[in-house]
Amino acid sequence: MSSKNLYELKSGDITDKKDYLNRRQFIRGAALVGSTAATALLYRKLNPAPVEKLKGDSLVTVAKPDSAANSRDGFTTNEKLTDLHEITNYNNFYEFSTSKEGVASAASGFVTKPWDVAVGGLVNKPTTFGLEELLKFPQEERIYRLRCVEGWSMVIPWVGFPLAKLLEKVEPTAQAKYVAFQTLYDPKRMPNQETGVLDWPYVEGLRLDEAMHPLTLLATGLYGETLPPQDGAPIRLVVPWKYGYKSIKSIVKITLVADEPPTTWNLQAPNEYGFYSNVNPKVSHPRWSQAQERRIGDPLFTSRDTLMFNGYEQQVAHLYEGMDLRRYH
Ligand SMILES: Nc1nc2c(c(=O)[nH]1)N[C@H]1C(S)=C(S)[C@@H](COP(=O)(O)O)O[C@H]1N2
Ligand SMILES: [Mo]
Repeated sequence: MSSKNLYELKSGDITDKKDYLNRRQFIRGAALVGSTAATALLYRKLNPAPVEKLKGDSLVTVAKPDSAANSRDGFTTNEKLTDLHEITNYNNFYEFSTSKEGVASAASGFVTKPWDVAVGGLVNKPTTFGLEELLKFPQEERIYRLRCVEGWSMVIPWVGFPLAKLLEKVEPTAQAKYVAFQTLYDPKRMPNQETGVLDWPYVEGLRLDEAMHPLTLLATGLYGETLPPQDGAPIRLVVPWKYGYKSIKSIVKITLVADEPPTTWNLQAPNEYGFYSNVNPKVSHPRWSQAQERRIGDPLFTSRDTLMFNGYEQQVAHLYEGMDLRRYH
């Protein structure tokens, strides 16, 4: 819209204002129709495999292995997918905004090219991977539940590759017991890093065996396209049996370490957020129950039971045998 129109609006010209509002409504309607059509297209694009997906100038090949084996391993689910619109307009990404509805617009201009991820620490072959190299790992579709500690959940068709594949390349040494992750720190590009809402950069961590688990994903896309900024472009972690905040976004550094690394939400409120943060309906958050959740897209005021390890108990319970899950929450 030209500055002349803006001036006219301010001067209170009724005709212009009405036109402006009509145009706005038209644009919003058109955008909605556009996104519905795009979503339908994506649904169709996801089915045949392997399939090449294009967004901008990046190319992702999605291999979709046999689905019986996939559901046994937890790699997929036949639950209804959350709408693309919800996945990309209801986000937690405090580097851009603390309002879930405000992240998408605050992150819309975020530049993710070029992008490097430095992998080092207790490894034989420390390596910095450019995004192009990361996209050369065979990319798979993984349909995972995402359960936020706040009590809402989604079902998201990610694209990515197992973190284990990256770690194998750098050869962790025998001393490596944990993996530490770091989000980009650049307040010019992530404006909320100018504020003190969290200690920056956002950091997360996993035990090495959790990091090597086949469900642990480095996601590069969703719904067959490269990740939009609000979902952690160009590469983020997804650990589906843990609360969402473990799934750190826009990663620039991965470090193999000997001791349990600091994690952002644990630093912020240690009695509320532990290192492990496994989804557990029996262990309440100090301020609310975790027994139930609201699936985004379900009718309002409906809820579902939260499942142990977010439904991935068969695949991951063995990692925690003998551990007191209340103490190591
Ligand atoms: N760097 C960074 N990573 C982050 C967050 C964040 O604020 N900053 N929020 C976390 C939380 S609380 C959740 S629930 C998920 C949300 O991912 P989504 O917006 O793609 O659904 O990202 C996680 N990763
Ligand atoms: Mo979250």
